[in-house]
Amino acid sequence: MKIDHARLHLVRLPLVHSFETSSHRKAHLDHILVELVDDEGNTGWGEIASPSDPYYTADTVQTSWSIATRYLLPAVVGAEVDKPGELAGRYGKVRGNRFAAAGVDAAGWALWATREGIPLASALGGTRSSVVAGVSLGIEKTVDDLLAQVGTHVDAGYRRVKLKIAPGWDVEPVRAVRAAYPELMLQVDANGAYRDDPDHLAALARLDDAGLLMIEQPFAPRDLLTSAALQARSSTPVCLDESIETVDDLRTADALGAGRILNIKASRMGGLTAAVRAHDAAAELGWPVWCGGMHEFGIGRAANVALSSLPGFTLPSDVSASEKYYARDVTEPITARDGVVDVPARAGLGVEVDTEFLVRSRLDTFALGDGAEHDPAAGLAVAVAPRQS
Ligand code: OSB
Ligand code: MG
Repeated sequence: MKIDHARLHLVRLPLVHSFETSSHRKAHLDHILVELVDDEGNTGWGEIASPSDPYYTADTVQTSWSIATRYLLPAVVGAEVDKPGELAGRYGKVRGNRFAAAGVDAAGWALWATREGIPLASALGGTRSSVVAGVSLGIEKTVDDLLAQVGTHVDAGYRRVKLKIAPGWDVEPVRAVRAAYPELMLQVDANGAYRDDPDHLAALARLDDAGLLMIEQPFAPRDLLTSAALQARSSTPVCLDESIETVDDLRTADALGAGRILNIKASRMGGLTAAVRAHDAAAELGWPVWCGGMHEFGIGRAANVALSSLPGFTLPSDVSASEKYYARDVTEPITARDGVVDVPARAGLGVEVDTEFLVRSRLDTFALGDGAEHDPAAGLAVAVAPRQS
């Protein structure tokens, strides 16, 4: 397949319910949508789901835009590859910046699956026709507000709930939710907010009797030793998210005993290609995996659902329905029934992109490649940049 041209669209969508983690609060998201078009006119969409601020990862929307426009798109426009995973080799010298790379890699996979006439899930090696979804709930002002949020989503059919925690918002909300829902699959995510400090370790130890599926990323991304110390004395599995950007990180974490479960986010690991590799490596190490989320729009969400259909994704994933996040999405909505999401069976990404709404919600755009001015979407672009490679 030959990449003829590429386009980026920076799109803002308001969240239905604002979301607070241990580090920040947000009411809308700006994600960069990547459109790759081949020499036959087929289109593949991917999403750069980088947060606006560098609090979850060092990447931001602006750094991702800069890296994508200056390095990634110039490397892939004009490239001819047999398999989508080979596109990453074109920008293999780029260090870090995995969110930006992930959007380009995903667009390559969606494009390839479209050309092959197969669903993205099959292209990736997926085997499931539906995946179990959980919801990730932010920190609320009061425990009652949190219980109301849990109630809304349990009533909607979700059977697994993840609660964001932070020092001072942990034992009390977790116990309250557990008391109200004794059978619920429950887990927590600290986004690295705890330290090797007696009060913090005591609070985490007190969560051990709440019957949690896992404690996600209790300590700072690089602090694998404290994570290993907690795992050694806690019966609740530690799940790693921010700590694992590469398969090498996973091997290190395994050697140190720093966790037992892996949250795979294609964004954090640099793409679907890297995510599938991490899935395979985790299976060899005996770590169950699940698919995490970054509040993706429909494009990234559809890719997450496809990824979750691989056999190693045995735990519920953060791939809840579009309506939990957005009143209107840039694709047809992804829906859940009884907390289960069907894996799109159509060829390619498997969801239709609503380009009219996308353009109305767009803040900026960029195009690269000779063909960009001639394709039907050209009217959507404000500028066509000269080819740089
Ligand atoms: O740590 O998993 C995380 C959202 C933004 C940044 C980090 C995380 C999250 C989530 C949301 O937990 C998962 C989702 O519903 O998309
Ligand atoms: Mg997390």
